[in-house]
Amino acid sequence: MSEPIVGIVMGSDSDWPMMEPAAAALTEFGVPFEAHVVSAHRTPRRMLDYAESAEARGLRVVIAGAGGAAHLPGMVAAATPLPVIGVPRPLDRLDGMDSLLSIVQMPAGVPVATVGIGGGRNAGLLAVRILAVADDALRAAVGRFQAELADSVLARDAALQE
Ligand code: RP5
Repeated sequence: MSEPIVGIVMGSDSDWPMMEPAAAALTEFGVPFEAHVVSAHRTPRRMLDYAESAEARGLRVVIAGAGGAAHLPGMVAAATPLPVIGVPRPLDRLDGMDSLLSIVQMPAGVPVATVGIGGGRNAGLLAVRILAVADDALRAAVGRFQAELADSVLARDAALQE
C-alpha cells in the first residue's frame, strides 16, 4: 500500500463509526490514508506530535473528528500548515451542537473546514476534492462520481413515475 496522504484522527475510538465513512470515501477514490486515535484532552502531547510531524511524514490533508468540547480539529489546525477538515460528533447531550460550535467557530487565522454534524462521508469527499486540485486523474474521478450521483437521482425520480 502507498504511503498515506490523508490522516484521519479522532478523539476516541468511539468516534470510529462516524469516521469510518470518511475512510470508505477515500478508499473509493484510491486515496491512501491512515487512521489514529489522538485526543486533544487525554493525549495532548501526542496530538501536538502528530500535527507537527504530519506534513513531513507526507500527509497533505487531515480529517479530525471529535465530540463534546471538540478541540481536536482546531488544535491540529493550529499546529500544522495542512488543511484540516473537522467532523463534529453528535453525543447524547445537545445533539452535537456543542461539537459543531467547538469546531466551526475558529479564531481568524486558524481555519478548519467544518462539515455537518456526523458528516464523515462528506469529510472524506472534501479531502478528495482538495487533493484533486493538483491531480488531474483524481479530478476526473470526482467528475465521474458527480455524474453517477446525478444519474442515481434521475433513476429514483424515474422509479417514482412508474
Ligand atoms: C471526545 O469525547 C471524543 O472525540 C468523543 O467524541 C467523546 C467521547 O469519548 P469517549 O468517552 O467515548 O472515549 O473527546
